[in-house]
Amino acid sequence: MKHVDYALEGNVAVLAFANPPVNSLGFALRRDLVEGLERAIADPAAKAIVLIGAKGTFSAGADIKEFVTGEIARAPSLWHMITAIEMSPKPVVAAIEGLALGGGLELALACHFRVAHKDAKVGLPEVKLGLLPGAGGTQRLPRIIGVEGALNVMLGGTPLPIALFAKSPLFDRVADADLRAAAVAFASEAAAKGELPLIRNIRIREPNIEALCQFARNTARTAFAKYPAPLAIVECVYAAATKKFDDGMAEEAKQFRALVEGPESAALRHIFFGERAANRIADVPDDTPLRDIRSVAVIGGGMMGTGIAICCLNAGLPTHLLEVSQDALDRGVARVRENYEGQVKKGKMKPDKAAERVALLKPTLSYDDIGGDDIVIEAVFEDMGVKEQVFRKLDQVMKPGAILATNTSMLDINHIAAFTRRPADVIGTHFFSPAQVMKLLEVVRGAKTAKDVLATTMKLAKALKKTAVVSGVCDGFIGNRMIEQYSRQAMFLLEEGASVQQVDAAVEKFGFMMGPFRMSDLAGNDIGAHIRKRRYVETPSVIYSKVADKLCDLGRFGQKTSAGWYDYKPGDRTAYPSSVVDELVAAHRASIGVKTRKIDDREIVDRLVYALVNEGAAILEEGIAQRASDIDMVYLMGYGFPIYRGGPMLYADTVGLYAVVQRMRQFAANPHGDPAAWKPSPLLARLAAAGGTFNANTGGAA
Ligand code: 3H9
Repeated sequence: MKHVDYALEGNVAVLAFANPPVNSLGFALRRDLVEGLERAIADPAAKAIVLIGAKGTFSAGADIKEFVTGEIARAPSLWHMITAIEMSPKPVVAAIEGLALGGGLELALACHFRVAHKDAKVGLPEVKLGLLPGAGGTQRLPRIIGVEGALNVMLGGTPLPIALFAKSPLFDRVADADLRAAAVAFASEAAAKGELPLIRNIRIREPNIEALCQFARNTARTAFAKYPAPLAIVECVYAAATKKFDDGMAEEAKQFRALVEGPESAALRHIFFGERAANRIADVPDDTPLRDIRSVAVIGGGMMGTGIAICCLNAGLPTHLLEVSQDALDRGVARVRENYEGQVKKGKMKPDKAAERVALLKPTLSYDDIGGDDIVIEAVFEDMGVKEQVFRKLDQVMKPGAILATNTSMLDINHIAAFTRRPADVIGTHFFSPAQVMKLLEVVRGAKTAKDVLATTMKLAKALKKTAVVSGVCDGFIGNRMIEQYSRQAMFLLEEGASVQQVDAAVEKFGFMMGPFRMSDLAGNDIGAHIRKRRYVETPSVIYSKVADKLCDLGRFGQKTSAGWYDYKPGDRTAYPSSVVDELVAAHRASIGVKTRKIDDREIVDRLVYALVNEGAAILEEGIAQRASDIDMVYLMGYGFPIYRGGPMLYADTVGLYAVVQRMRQFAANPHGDPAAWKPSPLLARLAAAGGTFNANTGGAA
């Protein structure tokens, strides 16, 4: 029994199980646990049995990778194991410390008794993976803590302190210190009493069951409209309260199977592993020594600089905010303060906490003040000349070993690094606006960036609560390089006959937070114009619609000018259709002599999404992104791609790459726009021909 240590303590058999790092209940552990249980049942010296997780934690539940490999059903399955416990003629006690989540808690619920350490946390987080507790959790939890409490635990999915369950019989004893000793003592007493209580035998008496479940159904349908798991959980709990235990279990099994095979759960599991995989960098070992980050300097007190400073303050890091004029500095500081005042007003932060964070902010006008900081993040205007001035200065003032980060969204990091005598210390940190809200951070690795600088920046990103994705150097990095292809298609669609509103509505119906035109109005249409102007000079062969330039010629830069692709009213972010834009588009179409046609929503979505996919494939092949799931994380965390679709690359896998390429061929036959854009990138073409996918599987990104 590799995963289970069997020991007899007095008349109690203790099965200490281990499957690092989180004791997930994979096949090998299940097999050993069942073997240990059988041994204890057969052991005449053992009168009771304790199940305890080795190394301070119980279990994080089923092994999520097994949902893809199919091992989840391999006997002994979790269901077999639970049945074996319930049939045990000797009392089985679950001893819980650390975490008991998902299948881990379900295992404990099948035991006759539960003893928990006072600091333990328990939960049923399956809903976050698009699943429901499928090992009896939906049937046993309402029996022991009541319907309402169980619904809250399962629909919320968060690990909860055991103190929250003090009023229910969920835990038979709480241990202050030595859990193992407490559980053994309890098990010995239970053996003496000879009782074998099982939660399955409890009858739910909930007079308000109909109303409670109807309320929960309505909430599930509105708050989680795109996700089937919450509603399925409610149905299972309803079955628990209205049917016999075994019939409720059958309902749970049916609903679980449907969820595990559905695209939403596949997407959420892909994200679970994708977020973790993004931290792994092929040539940077986990034990790479890190540089100490105890203080930060942020250069630039604009929207971006202050957002970055807030992230650092939230992580408890003393942060210099440097500006060139007192006015600009005052505005920056006011912005930081306003952010915290807003948090306090909304009740999201206690006033003393906010004050503590603001106290860490050190405004300054002098580079001399920041020389001793461990990392400096530059967030000044996106212009190589301005960056040059800043980096030459940083090279003079920063202490040796300080990390020099630039928040550029598109400029060449290698070029910026060359302004210093220490290119190995230079790295890109591309935050997304508003930086204190958006989860994504693209960490851009220059040709000379040192491995420890990269590893330290990734660790800092974690402290800042960001999902960091490493990108190589190219124009636009991962996210903006792809979005350019998407935007190009949006403009061609406009020329061909779609309206601004139709394109946005189609994409939003697909699930994007915002369509391309609303997004551009939010980001500022002048930014795109600026990029295109550079492209017209650098890569004149790339074809762009000129309609967006014409919009900018009218000064319609978006929300900031109360006019863009839509009209806006002061202080109101609602996008109102604009007759000016309709006329502009009509005149533009006439000027290029295009014959418009009726375009259906499906074409709009396919063209925009497949433009992302094709560029993503090129980015993958060039090694700019390390893995397909990294690209998906960028789009999910930074560009509002629908979470339940798992990102553009997973979506393409789901559609099938062969079908994607077929569709691209149809688009290439359209002479308007840029037919060459639909030439499948070599990786996409190869995978489509071989029946392959971008993501090896969705059970765990490589
Ligand atoms: C379930 O139980 C279904 C049942 O109802 C029915 C079944 C029939 N499986 O997050 P971390 C890995 S569904 C496999 O970085 P932390 C994780 O990938 C399950 N692997 O650490 C990572 O690997 P790597 C319900 C898992 O300390 C490493 O462990 N349970 C699992 O920040 C460390 O993880 C859940 O949904 C797993 N279950 O957080 C709990 N869990 O190092 C999911 C973790 O190679 N897990 N790994 O990247 C979590 O929420 C967090 O991992 C946890 C630790 C809070 C436990």
